[in-house]
Amino acid sequence: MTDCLFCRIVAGEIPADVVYETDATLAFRDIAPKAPVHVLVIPKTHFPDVAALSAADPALAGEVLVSAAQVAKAAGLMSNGYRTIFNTGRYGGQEVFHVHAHVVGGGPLGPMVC
Ligand code: DGP
Repeated sequence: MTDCLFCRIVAGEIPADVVYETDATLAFRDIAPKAPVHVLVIPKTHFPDVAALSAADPALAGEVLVSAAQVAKAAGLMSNGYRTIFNTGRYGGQEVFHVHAHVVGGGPLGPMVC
């Protein structure tokens, strides 16, 4: 999708600080980090949110989760833990409608706020 910000990052039209990549997924640092480590993991193909992705291509949804764990491991987050978040829809706080997992950690995150 040419009007999708994250599709444009995949296409190389918008720069990103890429930290991990597979044939099907891309991981890059969030432009406005909320923690010492804050990386976004996306499938390279466009799905608007995790519900659409998991319904259409469960294997690819699994690949996104595997890549998220690889990102956490490479960032040294395994020993103390981290959080993986999929914001979904307006009430879920989703702002970019190309599915992405937030991988956040590197320090205590506090309780989840709902
Ligand atoms: P969400 O609210 O779950 O849709 O999160 C979208 C995230 O995307 C938000 O934390 C900020 C990040 N973001 C927005 N624009 C850009 C961008 O151009 N580059 C990068 N690296 N991150 C972006």
